Formats: sequence, structure tokens, C-alpha cells
Amino acid sequence: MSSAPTFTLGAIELRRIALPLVAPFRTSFGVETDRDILLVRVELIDSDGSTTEGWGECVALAKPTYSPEYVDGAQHVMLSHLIPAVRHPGLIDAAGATRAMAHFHGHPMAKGAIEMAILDAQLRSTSTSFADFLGATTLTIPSGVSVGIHGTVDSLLATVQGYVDDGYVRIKLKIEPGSDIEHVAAVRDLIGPDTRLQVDANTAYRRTDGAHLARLDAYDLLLIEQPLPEADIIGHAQLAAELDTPICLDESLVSAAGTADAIALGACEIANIKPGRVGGYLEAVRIHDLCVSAGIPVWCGGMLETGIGRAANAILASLPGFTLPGDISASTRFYAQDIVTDPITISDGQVTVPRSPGLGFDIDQAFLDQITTTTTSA
Ligand code: OSB
Ligand code: MG
Repeated sequence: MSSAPTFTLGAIELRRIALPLVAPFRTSFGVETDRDILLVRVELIDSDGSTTEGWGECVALAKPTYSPEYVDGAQHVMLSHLIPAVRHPGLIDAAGATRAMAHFHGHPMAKGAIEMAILDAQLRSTSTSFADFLGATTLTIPSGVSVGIHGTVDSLLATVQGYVDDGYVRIKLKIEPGSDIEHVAAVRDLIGPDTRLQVDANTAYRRTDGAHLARLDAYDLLLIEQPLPEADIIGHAQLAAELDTPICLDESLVSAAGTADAIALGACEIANIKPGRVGGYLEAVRIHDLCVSAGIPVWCGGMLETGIGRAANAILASLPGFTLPGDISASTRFYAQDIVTDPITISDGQVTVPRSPGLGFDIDQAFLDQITTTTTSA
């Protein structure tokens, strides 16, 4: 990563937007039907006095069901604590902004969104693409899709067939007790042995479920994601010893240091890297790097992002350690219309890595204004 010039922070605006999902998305922690998304817009002023705008997307959901953060809380901590701390140092860049927020515990999604907006503006001001900033040279990445829990196996199979027809190269099924073995068996039968398949339990099982989960070994899954509660690192290590299917952590991984520990304990055979969950793209890169050193395959998770977060995720996922397809599906997987003019599309199962200056998207200002519910200056 190249070193960047420093800037003065100008205006900061927090926007909330309302976006319906094209279909309900059910996981073991709840059902999402509409998104209430917090966006961060910053202005950075460079040494010549010219101003560049940047955007960040906070991945906190409306309720604290996936992680402790939620969108109203994220906005509150930004306004009350994080933004005042970032304003303090005078000259900043994205890494400096994150350092200025580090003494506050937790709130990685809120911190990550602020860092993201500053990083976007910083890169745009020097006409640098995020891919060039990271030194990533891959032009396209494989696209995986996350499929919610369905009430019946027939409806699940119809949905999965649609995604296979769309070209997705990897299917991820959300599972929970009662919607697991039978669903996985039916989908494996539908897609055949050659299409990559994995499952995500979002913490729905307990340590005593090892024998039950070992039944998944029959279906040649790439991995099982976060079977146990996020704090149960030892439980995941025990499951990793019991199951042939590799254990992948999502919710448990909130920092590079914690990821290194989980790997050392044998709890993390594969890592799902979500920039928002770990406090931003810069920490995500550190986790990528340490996983590469430890021989742990990584892939890029998703949080139902708009074209802002999806573009940056696609670029992150073009780093060489991302050897498994990520949850980087087309914009149309979740949204009828996106807030960017260049939404992610999939062609032959691949997503083109954005190379425009900044984090790789351009805002559709008219549509954004139309779906904005509140705007708050900070
Ligand atoms: O656990 O990976 C998850 C969405 C919201 C919260 C948690 C998760 C997910 C997904 C969606 O699986 C993946 C995507 O954005 O495509
Ligand atoms: Mg997950």
C-alpha cells in the first residue's frame, strides 16, 4: 500500500436511505425485507484547498441480531463520539482517522464506514483506484450467491436453480436446526457434484451438535460458516476436529489479533472477511495478509451492501489470498435499483473488478436523493 497525503476534514453528512429487498432474506437470526442504510459522506480538503467528496456505507442492520451494532446505534456513536474524535487531529488520512477512533471500544461497523468515506475521498483526490492502492491486479473475480432459508425444499430448489441459471459459480445456503441436512441434500442433488456449495448457520448450533453437523460431511461442502455462537472459539476448534467439512468463522472474527488467535487455536480453517465487521478495509487487508501467512484460505463476505460497499468488496476480493468465491453477487440479487450508476453485474459467473478512482463506484445522486429519509450534518 502506498503512503497517502494528508487532508483537512470538511463537511460530514450522515444519510439514511430506505431500500426494499427484491425478496425477503431469511437467516437463523431473522428476516430482512427492507433496508434502512446509513451512508457517510465526507469532504476532504487537500493542501491546494480543493475539496473531494467520499462515501462510506455502514453495514449495521436495523436490529442488533447479527452483531451488537444496529443502524440507529451506529449513527449515534458516530455523531457523539467517533466523528468528534476524527475531527480533532487536523490533518488526516484514512489510517489516521481509524487510529483516532481506536480508543473507543467496539463499534467496528460505525468506525469502518467513517474510514471508508475518508479512504474513498483520499483516493479520488489523487485519481487513484482502490485496486492500485492495494496493488491488486486481478481483473475479474468469481461470484457467489447467498441463499436465505426457505420454508419448503421445493421453493429452495426453484430459487437455487434461478441462481445457477444466472451463472453464480458458488451457492451458499443459510441453515438452522430443522432446515439443514434435507435442504443441503436436495440442493446438492439439483446442482450436481461440480458446483461449489457451502452453508452458513449464523451461530444457530451448539457444541453438542457435532454428530448432527457431521452428517453434512456427505455433501462435499466447501465449508460450514459460523455454526456456533461468536464467543465460542474453543467450541469451533472442537467441531473442526469432529467434522471433515472445514470450519469457517464470520461473526467471531472482529479484528486481526482475534483472527490470529482463532487460527492458532484451530478454530478457523477458513476465514470470511467482511470489512465492516472488522472495522474497515485497512484491517480487512491485515487479516488477509495474516491468513495468507498462516495458510488459511479467505473469501469476502457480504452484508447486503449497496453498490458502494459491493464495489469496494469486489476490489478487496481481488487480492491474491481470496482463493474462494465471495458473497459478491450482482446488485440485482438484492435490489431492483441501486444507488450507483455502475452497479455490480455478473457475466459468465464473474464480476469485473472496478478500476475507477476511489473505491470503485459513482453515486446516482438523483436516485439517492429520492430514497433518502434523513440527512444529518456532523
Ligand atoms: O452471515 O454472511 C452472513 C447478510 C447479512 C448478515 C449476515 C450475512 C449475510 C449474508 C449475505 O449472507 C451475503 C451477501 O451480502 O450477499
Ligand atoms: Mg455469515
